[in-house]
Amino acid sequence: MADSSPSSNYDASKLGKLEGLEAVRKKPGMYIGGTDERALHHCVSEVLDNSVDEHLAGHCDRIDVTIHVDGSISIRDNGRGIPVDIHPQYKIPGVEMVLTTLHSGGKYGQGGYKFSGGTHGVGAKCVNAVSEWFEVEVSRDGKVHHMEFERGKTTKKLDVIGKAKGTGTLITFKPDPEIFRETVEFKADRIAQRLRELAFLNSGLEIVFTDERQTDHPPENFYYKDGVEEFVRQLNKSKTVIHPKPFSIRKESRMVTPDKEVEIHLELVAQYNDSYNDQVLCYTNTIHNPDGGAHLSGFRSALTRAINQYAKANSLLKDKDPQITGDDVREGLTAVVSVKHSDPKFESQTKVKLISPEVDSFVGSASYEGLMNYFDDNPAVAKKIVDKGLNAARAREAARKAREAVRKSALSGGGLPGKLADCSDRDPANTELYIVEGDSAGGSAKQGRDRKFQAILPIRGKLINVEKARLDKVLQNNEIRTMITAIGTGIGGGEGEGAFKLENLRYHKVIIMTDADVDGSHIRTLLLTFFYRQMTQLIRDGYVYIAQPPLYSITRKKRTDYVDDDIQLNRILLQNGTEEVRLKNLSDGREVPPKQLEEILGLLETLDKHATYIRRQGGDFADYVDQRSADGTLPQHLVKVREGNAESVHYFPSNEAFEQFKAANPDLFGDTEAKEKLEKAKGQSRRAAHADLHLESRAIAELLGRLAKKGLAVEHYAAQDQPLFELIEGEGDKAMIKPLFSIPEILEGVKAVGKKGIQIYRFKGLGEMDAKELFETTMDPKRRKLLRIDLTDAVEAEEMFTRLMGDEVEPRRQFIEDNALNVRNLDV
Ligand code: 0RA
Repeated sequence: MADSSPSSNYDASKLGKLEGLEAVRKKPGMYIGGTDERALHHCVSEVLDNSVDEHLAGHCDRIDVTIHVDGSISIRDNGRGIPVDIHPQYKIPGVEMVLTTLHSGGKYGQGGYKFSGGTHGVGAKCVNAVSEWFEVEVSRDGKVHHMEFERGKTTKKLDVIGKAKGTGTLITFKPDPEIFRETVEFKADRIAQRLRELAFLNSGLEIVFTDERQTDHPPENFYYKDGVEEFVRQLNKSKTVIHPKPFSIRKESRMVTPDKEVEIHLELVAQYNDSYNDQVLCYTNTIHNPDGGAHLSGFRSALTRAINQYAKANSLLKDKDPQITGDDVREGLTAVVSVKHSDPKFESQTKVKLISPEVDSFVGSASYEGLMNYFDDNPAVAKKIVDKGLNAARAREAARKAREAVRKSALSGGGLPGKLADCSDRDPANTELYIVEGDSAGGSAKQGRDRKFQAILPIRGKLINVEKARLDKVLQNNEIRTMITAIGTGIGGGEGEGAFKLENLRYHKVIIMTDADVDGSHIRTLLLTFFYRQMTQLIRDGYVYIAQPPLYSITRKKRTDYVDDDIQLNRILLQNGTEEVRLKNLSDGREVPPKQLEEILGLLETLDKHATYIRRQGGDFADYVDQRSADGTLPQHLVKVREGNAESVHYFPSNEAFEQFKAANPDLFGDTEAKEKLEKAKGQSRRAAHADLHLESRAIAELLGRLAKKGLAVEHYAAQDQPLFELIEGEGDKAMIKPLFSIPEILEGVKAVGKKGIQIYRFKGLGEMDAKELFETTMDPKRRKLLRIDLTDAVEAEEMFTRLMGDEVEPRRQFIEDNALNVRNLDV
């Protein structure tokens, strides 16, 4: 865009490029790593990282994350706020620049942060590009500034909408279903887990998470005064620790590297438990590095050196004892290594591995010194740790022998296990192995498969408890041996015979196929944990998958379709209904065109989610809409008051009105002192605010506005005495006409029609499907959906597994209660 005024005479081609966001929408994979559920959640992290950067820079101590009923999500921080001044070169506000342009370099790019997650300047704008809508509110200079976008394009320019108390940024966005075709539903568990992790890594940062879709879930508050130490305690929560207080060091340093001066902070906490597995989590600037790198290798070698050194100096090793290796000293170790670095270098864009060489020596010497001091101060703990390492060294010998035995039995004795129905193609790149729960589903799978490239291995429900058994025991289990032989790679680390070798992998897809019930999820967890522990590279390189059988079959007009979940089912019923009906608006006697009806139903569906939210709190949507002011503004707050048996619902048009009400009724809002005083003074009965919710008034008003433009008047949300519309099914004489007295009846009516003539069947297990069905829905590469497992999924599985199978009874019992379905085969 040319500007003719002489003072700002610039030529865009001479400056850094200002590129639009179309590129992100065209190639989402390149910018946000795909369009699946993982990419969807990655968007939240991208926005969140900016807020965390404000915290790391010392400007923010609270972040609020809220999932709204319409499927949008907000991230609010009390940082400095994104700059709103006009950029001198590009002549647009800083916030617009930050959110809409893929510029190279520049004033609002990377700079300005001592420690940064590093996505700054790329993250939020990519999220904007893949959002149906995206809204930002910046509190800065005493004013609240506001902007809106749709699919990356500015739809409302920067504007001041009110006075601000402090500073901060509020970003709300709704992911675009045109991009995220699989799902646009945020998973609360997944988000909560990342927020908890962030709170652990940033002691003193308070993060509050609310999921407004689930009204029975109160907001979760993540705040850890002792940060990383609490993280390690939590990781060890369901294990038996061998020393109660974790080992912990903190160290800060400025260093000169060949190209610049850097600042490094280290926080390292470690604690041993009595299990045989290790879990060492590494982070750089709060980003998880699953492949470790410089910080991990520095710590590992320091640990091995320190333990051997201490053992030698205190005569804890005898001549006949084997050498204690790195693998041995890590048995039962839980640790978190968190590094903050002013200029970290990673192996790749994905930041899975830190490669800054100065970190290795810094972490190495800091942990060696810290460990030696700790051992000297705690000789009893030191002895336990040395003994544990020695035991591990002895078991390592035994396991090596067992592994060789498994390998040998695979090579001799005809090789492949009898239960395996192998495929005919011998090129692993073309083939897949289905590991199927249960003999009956296994039978169907064998019958239904394409035997050229699909191999089937049925396994029985009870597998061994991998967590509690050492490798030599695990390898005595038949199901496990069969599986190892079929996969072909061998297991475990090291170089010896039988150790894991990827080049021996016999199938490039290893697919776990289990039922969608508790047993199935248990077996899945178990298998994932086994792969994660013994064939890590298989997961890391993306060879492991989970099959996703459908939840429903629906049959109409002799045609059967399969449906994945309730959301999809609902969509189909609605679509089916839409095809069968017409809507006549009685106010003008005209039929609504089909395309328009489709749009109306889409809007009504979103509106229905808001209505459900209000209804669940005892409110009524028609009443709520009735409370709108003359200019169409809707109430922002709902409070339900219970007094004895009576309930009343109050709506408030603004925050101010709500604050006034709160001040006038202190007894309702948890101020017990005021409550008691009132009760004494007036002999008043106990009353309490039973619900207090903030409503998406602006989003609802906008929906109502769009519906009004399509001829659906706001006041018709409540039922009228006279019919407003007619829903017409069929033609001419045979037409069935149903009068509708309110707007919500449109949606209900169409869904009811959609259900007619359709048989809906809910599958309870794989065994219920016949061979043909199983192939068509879950095994046919053209139609099936496979979920590729990554390390995050495996870590989640491992945590779940520890809770289920660990030594401690309480978390296990709790888990079973939480999943109180059928626990018949649980091997606990
Ligand atoms: C660019 C420059 C500055 C802050 C931010 C961006 C910023 C971005 C986000 C995104 C979410 N929350 C945020 N908070 C801040 C520096 C501002 C200054 O120097 O005052």
